[in-house]
Amino acid sequence: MQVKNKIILALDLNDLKTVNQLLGDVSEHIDTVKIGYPLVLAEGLRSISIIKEEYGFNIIADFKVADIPETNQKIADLTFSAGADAVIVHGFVGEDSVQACLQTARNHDREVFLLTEMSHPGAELFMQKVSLEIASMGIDMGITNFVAPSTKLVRLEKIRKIVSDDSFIISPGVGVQGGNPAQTLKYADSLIIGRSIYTAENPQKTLQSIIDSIEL
Ligand code: NUP
Repeated sequence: MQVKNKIILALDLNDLKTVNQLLGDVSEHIDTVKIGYPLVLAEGLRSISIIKEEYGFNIIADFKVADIPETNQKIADLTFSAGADAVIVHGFVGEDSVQACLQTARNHDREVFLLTEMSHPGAELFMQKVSLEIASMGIDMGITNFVAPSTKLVRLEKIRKIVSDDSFIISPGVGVQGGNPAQTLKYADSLIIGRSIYTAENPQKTLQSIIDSIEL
């Protein structure tokens, strides 16, 4: 999977009709979308294959997989069989659980994004204490894709140092959560953006203005 564009659209919408309306407006600027629980719980896992077939985007399934290895393997298997190109996996559950997803991804010739530290304020309480170690664990395991927060640039920079420039970092928290697109791209390769675009009165114009702001 190659993510060329700097913006990954988060499709946290509750129905495929609204998704199609949104994608009709913005699809020319997008090559990768992130699909998580809201859409899949509302419309089923088939949302992944439907969007993949219709638009041909790379699809990252944001399932924040965090179970025992055997269950992780089943979740990852179903996710890749549905057509996802990559799945987001929690690191705090430990190496064996992450390894189950990584091995399943390899079996399907797909990818894993390892979630290091989250973007919301509450992540400071527990996650921040272990996120750098999670990043190191990922590197030791041969993982090259990471998720790290746009809302905490100091943390994002630290995570970038650990995973090196050879890794690909996608960063959520831009816009509504407070992260700045251009600043974030000093350390991340691509931005995950949801509400700033899909709740905008004119999503196409809003996306274009974000693109202009990062290309300056
Ligand atoms: O740390 C994370 N923060 C985060 O916001 C990890 C995530 N996967 N996300 C997801 O990114 C979140 O679930 C949502 O789908 C997206 C950010 O959306 P928004 O704040 O731009 O609307």
